[in-house]
Amino acid sequence: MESVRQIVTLEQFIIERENEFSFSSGELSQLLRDIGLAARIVNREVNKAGLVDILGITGETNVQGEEVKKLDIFANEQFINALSAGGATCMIASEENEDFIRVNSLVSKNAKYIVMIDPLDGSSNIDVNVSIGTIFSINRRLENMPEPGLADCLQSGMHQVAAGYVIYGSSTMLVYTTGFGVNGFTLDPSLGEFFLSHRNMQIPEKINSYSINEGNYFKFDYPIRRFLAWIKEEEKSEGRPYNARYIGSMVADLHRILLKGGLFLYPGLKDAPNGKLRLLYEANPMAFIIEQAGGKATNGFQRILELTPHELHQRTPLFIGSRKGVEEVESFLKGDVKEHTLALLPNLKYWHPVPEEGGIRPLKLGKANP
Ligand code: FDP
Repeated sequence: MESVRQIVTLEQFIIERENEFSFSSGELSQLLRDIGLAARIVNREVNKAGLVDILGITGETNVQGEEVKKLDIFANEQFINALSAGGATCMIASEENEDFIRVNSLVSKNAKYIVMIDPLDGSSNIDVNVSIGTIFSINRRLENMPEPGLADCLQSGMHQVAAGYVIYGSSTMLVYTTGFGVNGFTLDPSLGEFFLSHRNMQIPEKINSYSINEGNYFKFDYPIRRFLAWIKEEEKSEGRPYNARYIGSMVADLHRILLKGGLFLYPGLKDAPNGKLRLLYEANPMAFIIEQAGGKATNGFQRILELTPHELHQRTPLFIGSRKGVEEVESFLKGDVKEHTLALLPNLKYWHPVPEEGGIRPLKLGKANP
């Protein structure tokens, strides 16, 4: 007899998995549902963005000093509204808002979760019909605090109870983890329902591509430039040269890497030593997902999830993807470069001061990395 393929909706999956949490009271499941709902609404607008007068710049700038487009504002409102109405979060921090928002309704103010969200990542791609996304990170509220506040957001990434992203691409997918593997759901637009399509996602070890804004080349420190030269050298036995693929939407670049294997880099720049990406809204949630899928995420020296955040909109350099690729770039940053790459870029100057412990070690000549 032919076996019947089991169809699982996001809703069914959330219910099935609820018992993974010993302290579960259904609030986290409610949060994931709220995010799913907002994602469907944003998806609808993203899809008709070319048809209605929703594109274009509003003339405002966000707290990062960047232009805010209408769809960013729309997505921000949808996620805040859905999360506030759901009653399962007492506080929301959004990349689009300077400060966090306390949800003060009767049901929400005692809720035990905090949501940090980048409502529309890759927004410079909106006008050109290229994939964009939403990233979210969920913390449990700290105990013994009279009301939710900044300290709840500034917990290290290790304390995330769930994280995920939505990619609005050729199909719309919601991918999330609660620390028990990574699962992906694809939206059937005709039914308005997410279906489990990618169970227990694992990032391939083989580097299919590397992803970096190489236009910043002269702002990169020398170890990064050397690494970029090294990955372009032909060494078939090591799978080099690597292909270059850069969409410029972190969600889309990392979704490809999660499925195909690869490395995403956003290093510190000469004029921005911490790079561009935000620790709480982008690096932490993506690091949680990629680690859960068997990959690695660091700032070049330390695991992203172990960094202690000290401000809401903090930025961090980010090296994330297949374990092998991240370890290769780390070895260059630590100075353990293969000797012959020095011939490619002999200048040993660093842009930034060399930190003592746990930071950049002065370049070690001689033996290649093991
Ligand atoms: P965007 O500014 O378009 O929202 O952090 C946001 C982000 O996009 C990432 O999604 C993307 O990977 C990166 O910035 C692109 O930055 P560059 O334009 O500097 O490459």
